[in-house]
Amino acid sequence: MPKINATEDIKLSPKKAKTKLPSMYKVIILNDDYTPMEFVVNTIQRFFNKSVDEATRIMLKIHTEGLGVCGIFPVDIAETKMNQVLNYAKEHQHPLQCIIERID
Ligand code: TYC
Repeated sequence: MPKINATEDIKLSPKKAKTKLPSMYKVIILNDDYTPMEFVVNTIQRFFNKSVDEATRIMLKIHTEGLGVCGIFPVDIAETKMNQVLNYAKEHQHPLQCIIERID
C-alpha cells in the first residue's frame, strides 16, 4: 500500500553554512549648479559623521568630478542616509541629489 504522507520519503540534505556577506552600497552625492558649497559640506558632516576637512574634500571632489562617495553601508542604512540627504535638501529648497549604487 502506497504511503499517504510522501514527505516521509524526502531525504534532507545537510544545510550548508551561509557564509555570504551582505551586499554593500555606496551612497553618492551628485553635483548641481545651485546648491551652495557650504550646504553640501554641512550635509556630509551631518549625515556621514565627517570632519569639516573631510566633508570639504568630498564636496570639492563632487564639484569638480560630478559625483562623490560619502560612505559605504548595507542596503537599509544606505537607503536611510540617501533619504535623509534628499529630505534635508528639499526642506532647504536645494536641488541636491543623492543615489545609492551596489558594489559588485
Ligand atoms: N556646484 C555647486 C556650486 O558651484 C556646489 C556643489 C557641490 C553642489 C557639490 C552640489 O553635491 C554638490 N555652488
